[in-house]
Amino acid sequence: MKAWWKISVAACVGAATVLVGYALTDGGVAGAGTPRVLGPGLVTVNVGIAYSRFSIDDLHVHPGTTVRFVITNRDPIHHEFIVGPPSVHARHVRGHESAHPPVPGEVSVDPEDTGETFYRFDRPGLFLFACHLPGHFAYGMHGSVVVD
Ligand SMILES: [Cu+2]
Repeated sequence: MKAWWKISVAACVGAATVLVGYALTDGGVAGAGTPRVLGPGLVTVNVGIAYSRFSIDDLHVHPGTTVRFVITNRDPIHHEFIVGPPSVHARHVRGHESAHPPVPGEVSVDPEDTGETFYRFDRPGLFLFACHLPGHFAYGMHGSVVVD
């Protein structure tokens, strides 16, 4: 079984990726007018979690972009990062899975730990990312990925 989505962060340092450093203070992605559009190809997006909030609200990518999401959980509680079309999120809302096996676009992140997952955006459309642990979505743990 391939485990390429579980490759450690350290092992990926040398990979040919475009590092996009969205810091907590970087409000420019959504607020600076024209959004920066990532891709195509392989790009890395760092997503922090603190106080049950994602560090980014939205992301814009070109079709044909594979995003390596690196999730850094700074909270003392578990979180998850699920990205996909609305149908994926509907499934997670209907029945919560306590842990996520290596499915592309889905990763559980332990307290004060880092996880990563890859997701390929092939077609234009609106995708979502979210944490579906009880109450977390309602608290605001969600955002969008616009592929155009
Ligand atoms: Cu959460």
